[in-house]
Amino acid sequence: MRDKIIKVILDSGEDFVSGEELSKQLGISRTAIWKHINILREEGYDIESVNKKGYRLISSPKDLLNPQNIYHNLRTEIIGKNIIHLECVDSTNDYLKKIGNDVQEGTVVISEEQTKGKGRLGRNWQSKSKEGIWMSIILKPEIIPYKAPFITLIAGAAIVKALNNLQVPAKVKWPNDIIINNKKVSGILTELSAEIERVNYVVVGIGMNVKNLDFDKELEEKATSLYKENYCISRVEIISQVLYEFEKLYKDYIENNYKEETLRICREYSAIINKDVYIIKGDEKELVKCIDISNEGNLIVRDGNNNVQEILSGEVSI
Ligand code: BT5
Repeated sequence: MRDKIIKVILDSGEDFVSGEELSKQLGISRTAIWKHINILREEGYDIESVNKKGYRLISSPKDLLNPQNIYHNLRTEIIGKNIIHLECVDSTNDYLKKIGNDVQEGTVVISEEQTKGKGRLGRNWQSKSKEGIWMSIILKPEIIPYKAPFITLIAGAAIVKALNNLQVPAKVKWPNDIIINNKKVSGILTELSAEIERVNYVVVGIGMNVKNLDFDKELEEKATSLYKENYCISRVEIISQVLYEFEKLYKDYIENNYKEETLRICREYSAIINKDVYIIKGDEKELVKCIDISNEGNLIVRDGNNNVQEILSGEVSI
């Protein structure tokens, strides 16, 4: 109900909405409206009320991940048009996979906290309450499964573009890390539900550290957050930007098989092209020079024997 109240008040812009009008539109009593308004104020909404005129929104708590706050900022057509906002969940990817067949493409699940946030290969993703953006997007592209991994690159390009739009000098470390000053600020986990020739759905999970000021010991050296790097940006703003950039690149890929813009962004903001890096394979690591990203999205490197190799998946360490 409070979402609906906020929507009506947001839609009215500078104008007042009377208690009577709200109560008529939403089908609840004026006293109930008044109680909801008080709770919204406690949540940080600054709502002016003037006798005989009604209510008017002065400001929203910029960082509340309330879907209405996000819808209001969103410039997309499908991605994020349906947002499910949770206080706490095991993993937003797992949650979305359970309801995958029943929700529309572009549905986004965001949780304030994850108790079993997942990285790749069963690794853990630390997702403390209200510290970051822990969200998953469901996609239902009509493509053959082998084309799905490119969506990880699209997500990486979207995140890095969004952050750079917001003046954050983030870079992509192929295939799924976003880093600032060589420390990981964001990671992507793409999961696929498919038959041999058909994708049922793809879930793209995005984790981004925003307000964390400290990390558990094992992450201290390698993780960072936007706040730690002195970028104080609201999560709502970041989400709107990321979803907007993602949708453009995703539509290009699915509708026109157009990959160039994603590849251009991944190359322009790459943290590793022209650098010596280690490719990690199980317990082994090999020092290589990273040359480029291929048109398929694979990493092209030159190994110690001067041979050019194409790496399809894996781990890179700087
Ligand atoms: C990733 O895996 O980077 C993918 C992370 C995806 C997380 C999102 S959050 C929303 C959605 N729901 C989920 O359950 N997951 C997705 P990988 O490349 O495997 O990196 C995992 C490694 O990053 C861990 O082994 C740690 O070393 C490190 N790590 C864990 N938590 C981190 C954090 N908050 N910030 C930076 N690094 C972290």
